[in-house]
Amino acid sequence: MRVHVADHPLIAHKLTYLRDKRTDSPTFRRLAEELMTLLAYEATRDVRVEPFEIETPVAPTTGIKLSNPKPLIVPILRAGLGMLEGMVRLLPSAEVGFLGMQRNEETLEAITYANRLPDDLSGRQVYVLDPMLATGGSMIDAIRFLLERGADDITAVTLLAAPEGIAAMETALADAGVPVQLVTGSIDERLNEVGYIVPGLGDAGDRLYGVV
Ligand code: U5P
Repeated sequence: MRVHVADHPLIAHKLTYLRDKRTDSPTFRRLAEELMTLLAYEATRDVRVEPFEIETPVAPTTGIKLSNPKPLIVPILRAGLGMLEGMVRLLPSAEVGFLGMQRNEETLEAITYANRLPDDLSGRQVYVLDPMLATGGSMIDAIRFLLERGADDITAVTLLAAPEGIAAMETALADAGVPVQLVTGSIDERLNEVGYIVPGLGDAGDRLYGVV
């Protein structure tokens, strides 16, 4: 699995305010979107494109457009929704599918409680969005779900990742048979005993949308 840490000063700057516990929800939402746009730029370096002809006011030339089938963006509900706008801003013609994963706070195991995705993902490049890669359980289950439907190129995008989650992804997806990559804003120190990323930024869903 290819892991890319997008270490850019603007990313580190936005992450600083996301981590700060004094940052309120409206500011957190805006920053998460902005950070996602910067990560999207990195994550789409290998997006599939094809040439087509245009004319400038001066001369004909060859440009590029996104290939068909268009990429699919899959935010993992609920926290991944906070990253969606930041991604579609750069890929407005992509399609969007939804996957609801919830983890049991005691066992830390993830279950799929909702999905709205095309049945057949063959030939699709898929971008899976979740702000936090902690144990990796939710992301691994989400990616397995997409692989079963035929996705043939998967990029996971997270604001933060724990080394434990990356290791779990590498082990669980070693036999995926298709390219899987992770793009993240930072690899933090570790997980604590209740599965939170340290230093992290807390519960991303709660900070985006409140405790419900
Ligand atoms: N999560 C957080 N903050 C953390 C750790 C986990 O918000 O510090 C939430 C995220 O919402 C993410 C899920 O969707 O838990 C990932 O957990 P896991 O399945 O990787 O353990």
